[in-house]
Amino acid sequence: MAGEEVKVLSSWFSMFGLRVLIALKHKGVEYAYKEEDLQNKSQLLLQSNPIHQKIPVLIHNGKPVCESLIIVQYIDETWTSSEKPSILPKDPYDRAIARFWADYIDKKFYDAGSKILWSAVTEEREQAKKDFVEVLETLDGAFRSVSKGGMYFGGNDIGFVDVALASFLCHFKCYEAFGEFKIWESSECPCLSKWAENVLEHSSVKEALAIADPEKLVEAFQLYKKNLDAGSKLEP
Ligand SMILES: N[C@@H](CCC(=O)N[C@@H](CS)C(=O)NCC(=O)O)C(=O)O
Ligand SMILES: *[C@@H]1O[C@H](CO)[C@@H](O)[C@H](O)[C@H]1NC(C)=O
Repeated sequence: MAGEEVKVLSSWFSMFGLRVLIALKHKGVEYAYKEEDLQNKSQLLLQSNPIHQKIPVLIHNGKPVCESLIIVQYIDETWTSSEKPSILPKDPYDRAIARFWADYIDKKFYDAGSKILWSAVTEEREQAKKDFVEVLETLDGAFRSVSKGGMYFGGNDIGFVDVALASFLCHFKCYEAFGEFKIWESSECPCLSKWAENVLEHSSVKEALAIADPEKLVEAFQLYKKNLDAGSKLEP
């Protein structure tokens, strides 16, 4: 689609924002990337997402779309042609299952992960680590059926669940540093750990996640945690 304008408002450390970049790379869509300072949000962000005032936002020919999973579905439905891989499966039941697991990631995985990172209460953090491991093991079980024997949740290529989960892999070093544990050694996830290796080598994922170096994320999150008491309210 020539002459169209695609802009992404995001932050390099956001697992939600990175999903949008993976989807755009996968579809081969050119986009302009704007890094937002979440302590000082741009007028464009506030106007584009007045309800939540959060990143990511996709602005397509001047029209904003918000919420990462909704954006990924919008991208999938907008850039369709035979040579573009589709992100959601064709079959309605398979689509429902993919949406179920993406929703599970947002409800369970993100929550447990955030508590490992930001909870100041030791017992709460320890419980969050247990929850996190349980969620990973559940996803390991899901992989066996959803992938239908392929390398990815999407089968032979990445799909909706891969896009939803892969961006979180950048933060695994943060979860490990803040939770003082080793994720793959503390969990029974033979399929998911292999998936993690494979998906990070997928070209769309690799290119999109290049802005979120895991070591830099640990440094940034440690700095952020230090400043937490100083009145900052951002929660990546
Ligand atoms: N459910 C949203 C979550 C987005 C989100 O939490 N964004 C965070 C950064 S990771 C944000 O913009 N925080 C700024 C704020 O809350 O003021 C999505 O999937 O897009
Ligand atoms: C906030 O952003 C505006 C516009 O980008 C900039 O002019 C201003 O200096 C920023 N303020 C702070 C405190 O960073």
